[in-house]
Amino acid sequence: DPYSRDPQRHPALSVNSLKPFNAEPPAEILSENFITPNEFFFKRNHLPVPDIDASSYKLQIEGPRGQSIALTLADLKTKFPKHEVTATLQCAGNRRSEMNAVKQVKGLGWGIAAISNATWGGARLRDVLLEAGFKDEMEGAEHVCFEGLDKDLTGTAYGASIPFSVAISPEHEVLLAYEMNGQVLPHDHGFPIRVVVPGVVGARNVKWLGKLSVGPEESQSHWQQNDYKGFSPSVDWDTVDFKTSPAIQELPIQSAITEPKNGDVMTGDQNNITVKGYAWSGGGREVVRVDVSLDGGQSWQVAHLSGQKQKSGRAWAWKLWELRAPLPDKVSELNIICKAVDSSYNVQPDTVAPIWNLRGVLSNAWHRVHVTVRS
Ligand code: MTE
Ligand code: MO
Repeated sequence: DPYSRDPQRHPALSVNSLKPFNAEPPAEILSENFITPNEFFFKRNHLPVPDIDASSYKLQIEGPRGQSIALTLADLKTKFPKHEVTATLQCAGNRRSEMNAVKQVKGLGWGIAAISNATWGGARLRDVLLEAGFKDEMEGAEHVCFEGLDKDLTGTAYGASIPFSVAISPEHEVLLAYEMNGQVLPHDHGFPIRVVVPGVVGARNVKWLGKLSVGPEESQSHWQQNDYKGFSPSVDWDTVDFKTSPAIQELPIQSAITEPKNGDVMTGDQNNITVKGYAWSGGGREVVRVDVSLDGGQSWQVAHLSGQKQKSGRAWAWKLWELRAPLPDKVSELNIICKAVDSSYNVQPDTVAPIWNLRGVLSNAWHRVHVTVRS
């Protein structure tokens, strides 16, 4: 069993697939902690977790003229200044089950918790690229390709790429991380080294990084070329041509309600209701507002946001939000909705059907929760 050496996981996680291991935390844990505790951080593995010996680990880097250099873990920790970034990671398939409810999609049935927030510590990818001989602008340097040390039965490794301009930019703060929330990077999250690309879809944040190379083309991996792309609702598995859509990088504005839960029952003697959730946008766009409705969208109230101060255009971390409001008179139900706005005034679409796509990615419609009120 190639999965026999997978690590222990917290029993409170809701498991979407055991082998490979894919799981999300109870949603209320997300809104209780600005920083998601490591054991509750969502886990998305395509393959068995590789068991890597840190003392013999080497990161292979293919340099600009075909030369190759190798860095040990000690090199990465001592030759480059340690940099810390608090960044939210979200899987492109977060909230896929809502899309699946409209019409069947192919993929793991994620709820609303395939998203988490951590403070990552490591070497800046920019510093490593400069050390390896790359310059800010270089002929033929268009993409940085990453390869994981996790492999399928045919020996194919997980892979993905990001634009070179993102990787080399000091503003983007791309990390080769060896720490997660002050702890050694856990096995499920890429020990000993993972890429952290703030503001960019989870899939490009390659774990168990074994190799990186720079070239004119994107990664040729399945996950860059034939997966993690968006399509029109009109495209089905008979007509899809993956070459026609760009690989997802920055993610769109997102928010969801973590409390109360769909189907909860309140009693009429409760005078107030508290609604909680998270909101985040890709590309460093800050969440500037979250609107909440208790009546299916007829009226709206502005939620209170909490989070950390972040640099303009570099809001890599989510905001948690909360609305405390009087329970409306004589209601037997609440149709609670949340929707967020980012610093570019991007908003979420109101319904799922117009953004439905066959892979069930980019599911960011208004989040809706139905609660019964008993008198
Ligand atoms: N990197 C490797 N090597 N193998 C993987 O399966 N999964 C990707 C990404 N990096 C993956 C990977 C996907 S799709 C996501 S959403 C994130 O890792 C999940 O990171 P996490 O498990 O730390 O939450
Ligand atoms: Mo993902």
